[in-house]
Amino acid sequence: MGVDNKTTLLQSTEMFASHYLKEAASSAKYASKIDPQRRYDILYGNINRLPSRVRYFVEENAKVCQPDAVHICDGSEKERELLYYILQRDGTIRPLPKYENCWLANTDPADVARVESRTFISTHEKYDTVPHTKEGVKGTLANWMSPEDMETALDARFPGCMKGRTMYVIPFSMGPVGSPLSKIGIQLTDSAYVVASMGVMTRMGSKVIDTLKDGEFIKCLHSVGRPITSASSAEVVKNSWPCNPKETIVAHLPERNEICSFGSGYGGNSLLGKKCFALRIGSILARREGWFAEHMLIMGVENPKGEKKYFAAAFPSACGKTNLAMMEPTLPGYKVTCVGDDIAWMRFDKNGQLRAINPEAGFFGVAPGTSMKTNPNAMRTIEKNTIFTNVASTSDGGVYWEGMEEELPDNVSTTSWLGVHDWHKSMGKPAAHPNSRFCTPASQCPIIDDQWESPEGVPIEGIIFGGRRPEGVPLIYEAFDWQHGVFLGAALKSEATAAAEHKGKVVMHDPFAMRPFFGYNFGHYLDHWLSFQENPKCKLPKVFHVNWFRKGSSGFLWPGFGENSRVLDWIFRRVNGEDCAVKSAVGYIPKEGSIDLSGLKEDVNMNELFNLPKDFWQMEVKELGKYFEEQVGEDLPPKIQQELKKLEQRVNTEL
Ligand code: OXD
Ligand code: MN
Repeated sequence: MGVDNKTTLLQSTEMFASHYLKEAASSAKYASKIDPQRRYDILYGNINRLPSRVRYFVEENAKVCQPDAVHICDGSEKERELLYYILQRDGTIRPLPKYENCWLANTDPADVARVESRTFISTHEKYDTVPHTKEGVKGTLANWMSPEDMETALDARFPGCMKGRTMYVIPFSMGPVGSPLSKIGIQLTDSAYVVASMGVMTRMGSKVIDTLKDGEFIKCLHSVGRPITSASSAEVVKNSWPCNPKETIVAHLPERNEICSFGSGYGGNSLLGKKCFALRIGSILARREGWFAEHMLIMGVENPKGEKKYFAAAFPSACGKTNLAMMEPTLPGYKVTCVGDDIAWMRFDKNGQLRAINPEAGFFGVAPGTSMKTNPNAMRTIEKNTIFTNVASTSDGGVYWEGMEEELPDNVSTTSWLGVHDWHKSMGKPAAHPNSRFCTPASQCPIIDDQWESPEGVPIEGIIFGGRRPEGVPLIYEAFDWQHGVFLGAALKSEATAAAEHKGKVVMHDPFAMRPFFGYNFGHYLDHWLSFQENPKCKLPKVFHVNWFRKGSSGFLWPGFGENSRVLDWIFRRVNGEDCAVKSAVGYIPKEGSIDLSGLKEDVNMNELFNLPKDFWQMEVKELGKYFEEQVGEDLPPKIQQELKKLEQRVNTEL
């Protein structure tokens, strides 16, 4: 887009904005005619056109939160321009002229990640939400809060929280609008940044209202928790990013189909369709209705013969899930296509075939580590229509983060995410926050799968679990059967991530990569997974475990990235029934020579990559037993306990 066009766009948006404000004045008059009690103006949209339940939800919450104005989002281009205008005017975002319609937001440095310690699920029965942990042990699989305490917590926060602000009403669909696998939510928020981001991450606007009619929806309420009042006017809002970290709470009330989030504007805390709805509430709906809501990417893999298969893969946050989902295979003749990079909703169809949709419409990817070398498809995706948050900027109007060193043009200076000009590595602090993000439309991904919006979903033929395991865990192994596969998911571990508030490189349990996202008792979740083996109609996919991150004395043993296609090739052949595996103590591993290493530029020590050290695995078994006992207790399905026993026996006798 040329400069002239940009100027015209800004002028026309300014004109539109002033019209918007005039309209506000006239709709206020109109509003007071229909409801003399109403204290807010309808700035945009017509509340009378909303289905009655949605209207009730909006009106009830407007009464509590007391915004100055209400804006009902229609998802139009004009609305988008207006939002970006407002965000720019308020100093929350600024343009990145090197690219087309790209923007940078830098948050208050106290609001940079999901806040797991403040994320709660409230049910009448505690053990509907959390497993029976051992006495004296702090549970790590979901935080429960009683409905009474929750009410107190919400009552202390939401009344009057939107004073001086506009409450936006966002109708959104998780999954293609109208797909039988999709679900609808309505999010109320006082953050225009959240509206703009939800516009990328979900299908949003009037078409969702038209589809909803008077049907069920998930009620999502969000506030940054910083009303604008005369008392608050002296407070400094850092980086024009209002938030309230001391009072942050991310609350799920599954019995009321409700999510209430307060105090944070960041990612999974505020874009409520993502982790809160599509995973936590989603997993509850999935169990109730007989499907799966999982923290999994979905990818298509085509082999050199033109045969295509889809896989779903669960990796804990920041393990390179987005990189894998958009991989450029190095193995000749292979092609990867992307359906989704973070969440899969999967269901067995009437023929027993597992099918998956990506409920999201965008990628909210971790920026650091993404580069033309590690993920060229992501780099091409984010060149337009992208909101960057907490990355560094460059004097030529571009972005920068750790990993982009080779892409930084000469003679440009860098400003860090904290606003340090002429930033340099030698300063010892990263240019971009480790959890800085790009928020970009999935449709722009050059390798987006042609079926990515298929209403019935894509057929899943394999499920892959993986984590960052520096020691002991081989590159790839396959579960003996579904039950063993469920055990592999339950036993998943990985090094900690910057996506939440954890520190350091400790290896943490992250079962099914869902630890921060379980909506209900993990023991019941395992029962749900196991239940599908009782249904002879379900064609159960093979289950695999991968580890790209094993280390030897001189660093990573496996080159990773595009070379992971060699592992996908083996998985593909296994799914096709090829006899290329041998039994080991941990599962089926590749027969010698069955991983195609042809053309690999570096030497790989396959013996070290597949070595199964007895002492390591004995420790692993012991530690897993302790974890299950302490964290899951009586809720652990006996079948999972049996799998652990079987593993122990194999480790003791075969290694
Ligand atoms: C994410 C996460 O943001 O998993 O996707 O934390
Ligand atoms: Mn994720």
